[in-house]
Amino acid sequence: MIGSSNPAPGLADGGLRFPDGFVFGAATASYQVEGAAGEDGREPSIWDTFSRTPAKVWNGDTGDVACDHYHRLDEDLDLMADLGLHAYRFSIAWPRIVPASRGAVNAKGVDFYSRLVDGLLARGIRPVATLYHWDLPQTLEDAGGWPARDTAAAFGDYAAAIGAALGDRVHTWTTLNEPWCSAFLGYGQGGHAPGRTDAAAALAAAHHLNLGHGLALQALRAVTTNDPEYSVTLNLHAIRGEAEAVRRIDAVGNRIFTGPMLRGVYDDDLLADTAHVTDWSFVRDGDTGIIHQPIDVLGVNYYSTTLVRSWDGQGEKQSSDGHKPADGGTAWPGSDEHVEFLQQEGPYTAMGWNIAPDGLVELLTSLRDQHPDLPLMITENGSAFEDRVDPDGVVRDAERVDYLRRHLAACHQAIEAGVDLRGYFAWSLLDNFEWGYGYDKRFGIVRVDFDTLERTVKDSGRLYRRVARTGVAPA
Ligand code: IFM
Repeated sequence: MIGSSNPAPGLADGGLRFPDGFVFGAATASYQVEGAAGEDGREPSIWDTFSRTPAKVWNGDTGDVACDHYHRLDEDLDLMADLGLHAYRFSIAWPRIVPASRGAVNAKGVDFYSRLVDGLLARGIRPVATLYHWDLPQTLEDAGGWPARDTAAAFGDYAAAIGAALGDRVHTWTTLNEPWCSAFLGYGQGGHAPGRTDAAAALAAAHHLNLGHGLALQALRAVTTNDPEYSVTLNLHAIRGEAEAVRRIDAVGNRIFTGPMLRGVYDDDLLADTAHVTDWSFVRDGDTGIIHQPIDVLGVNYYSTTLVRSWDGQGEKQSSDGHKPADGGTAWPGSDEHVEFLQQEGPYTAMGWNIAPDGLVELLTSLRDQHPDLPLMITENGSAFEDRVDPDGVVRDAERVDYLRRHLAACHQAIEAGVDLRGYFAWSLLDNFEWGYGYDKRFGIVRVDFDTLERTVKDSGRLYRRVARTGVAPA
């Protein structure tokens, strides 16, 4: 027990012991937590533009202030140390580092991340840096965005610049976070910035994100000096249902990234499914070789499962794919007209996502079967639920505690089944700006009062602290 008056919830004697060296961390992303949107040379990103566009984000929320992490860095670093985190996964805001209007690297932007990395190392916390968690500089979007090839080259240049600055201290570099969301929610479905609804552009964006991943890895390898690990984080869909529909969604939801990144190919069925949308002429000779760079660990973000069946175009189509309702676009180019996304059995989180820890075991064991030599890391897992601070100062987020407990147990089960799982990052360290949902959805293991910006460790955070400190999760 942590304290006699309010023991860490759900942590009984005994429990599930994780292997020595297993990493328990927590994750955030720049636009979701930093605030300071117009400070120290940061230029606008596509999310600044999108969040200021009427009716795109609930309640008109923006990331202007967010958790004010930019100004509360030391307080948040102390919080991470108090939680016993082994690692902190953060993202770097590209528009803080290479403001395109000036062309040069912005020293003040670099300095913020340098202080962050030093502060982590001083506290014995491993820095895990993501280069791109969705905040594309608006100037690059204006020049064509991810559907344009030049954006991939610009991403490589940015990786070289930040790698030169932090490449002696960052432990793990992650190129992209969830490129599926960047390509298909950003350019296909339109629910994410920049809000375009162009299926062909979304497929081109996916390819240029892949290309950017390869170029960034090449650039990082040329400048880092501390022998870091390299990775990418994918939100791989754990797909269940009728076989042909599963194949289609696996192609455009998963293999469009794992194919070129891990095997150096775009699969024929993906090309065939999407042939009426694009001719893929944006893929040039040599591209898949650039994309297919070695990585040390694959980051996997997991929240829930996806249930599909084939659709023949008759009757009213179900479309519960777990994402904010579309405004005319599609997140599934080439397959939208063939597949229904079915409502799944509850219980659900506040996002409406079904809670299915067994889906995590399925996903991890299937990745192990497909890529037996590739170590895996859960780089995000967590749940949104409403919560509150009780009069005694305690946040009793029992549903989030239960979600966390069950998904840690799923990780343990996968390890017992032979999966080389190296770590788990809770999403998220802090309640934060949940994209199209603004501040309405709370994923944090630490509550943020968005009026006062006060932080309060929730019961889920107290449980996680105990797990991180002991290496034992509740059975
Ligand atoms: O908040 C997001 C995060 O930015 C990316 N992965 C999913 C989380 C919850 O929606």
